[in-house]
Amino acid sequence: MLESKICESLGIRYPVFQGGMAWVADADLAAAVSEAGGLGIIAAMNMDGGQLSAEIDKLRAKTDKPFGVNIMLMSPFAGEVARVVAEKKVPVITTGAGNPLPYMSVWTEAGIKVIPVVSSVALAKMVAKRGAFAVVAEGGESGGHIGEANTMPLVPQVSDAVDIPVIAAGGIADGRGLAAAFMLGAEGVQMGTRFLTAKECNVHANYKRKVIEASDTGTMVSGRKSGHPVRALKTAFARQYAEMEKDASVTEEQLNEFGTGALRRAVKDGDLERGSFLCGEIAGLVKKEQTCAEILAEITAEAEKLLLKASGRVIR
Ligand code: TUI
Repeated sequence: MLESKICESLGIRYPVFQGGMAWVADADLAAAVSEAGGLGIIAAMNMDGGQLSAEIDKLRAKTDKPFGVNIMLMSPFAGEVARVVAEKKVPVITTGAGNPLPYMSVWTEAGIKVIPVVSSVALAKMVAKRGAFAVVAEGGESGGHIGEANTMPLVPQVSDAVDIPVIAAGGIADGRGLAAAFMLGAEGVQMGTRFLTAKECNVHANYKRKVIEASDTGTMVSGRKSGHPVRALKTAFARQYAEMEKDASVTEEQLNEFGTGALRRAVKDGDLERGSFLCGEIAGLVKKEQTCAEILAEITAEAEKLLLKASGRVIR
């Protein structure tokens, strides 16, 4: 079994979090991951307080294992869902796409373990000082909204800078990635892309197919111009968005209008023309649909084997 402080303190079997993917990470996926021994996470992104409350109840009807809720801080409902998670006493909150400091004391006082997703050492240090239980250090190989640093340099620097556990994210989809994350100082990993093709993941079949078909160069980043870079599969939409960004005659409003609803169109409708298929750079490694239990067992067994073998690389 893999030795990890985070497993004991969170009451989970495997040191693997499922990323709180907007529109994707619902009660079905999160419950399946938690039930299989990882930390399942519901994405509150597109939900108001009432919807999130119902989703939490749905998860609790499927599993009594620990789980988390991800709060996307750019969401118009961030304040409302911040109150709901405290009322419902969810065990773990992860945050993304912004600075969680304004909410941290409400959550820590409610006894919730707060694990912000950070993409810099500076934010990691700030949240650690304000009572974060751990941080997810997320590199730019991730799908969706990303920061500037990549996983390989970010994780060891965050590990050196804070005394709380670090979870590595971005570019990890198998046991090699999990073992490497341990070597960089992490106590565990968060994966999104690998769970996109889970049997219990409710994305449209086209989404799963596009992830499975993606190669090593199958994703691209757009949105740098607006200051909100986003990684997605190279589809017609992503290419057209990038072209529009380069075109000086296209206004920010026109770009926003073009992008509005694109993630929903990909997840719910499988819209290959106008959908935005957010996805990490590691998609090229994801080759089949599996249950969450199979994914977790496979990855952790592979990491255990690699870590046991690793000392054989040193000649005394
Ligand atoms: O949040 C994510 N990934 C996401 S959120 C999302 S929804 C969305 N869709 C389209 C455009 C924009 C958002 C899709 N994917 N990952 C965690 C993450 N957080 N990555 C980067 C950050 C981050 C960025 C800035 C964290 C803190 C931060 O702080 C800024 C500040 O105020 O200090």
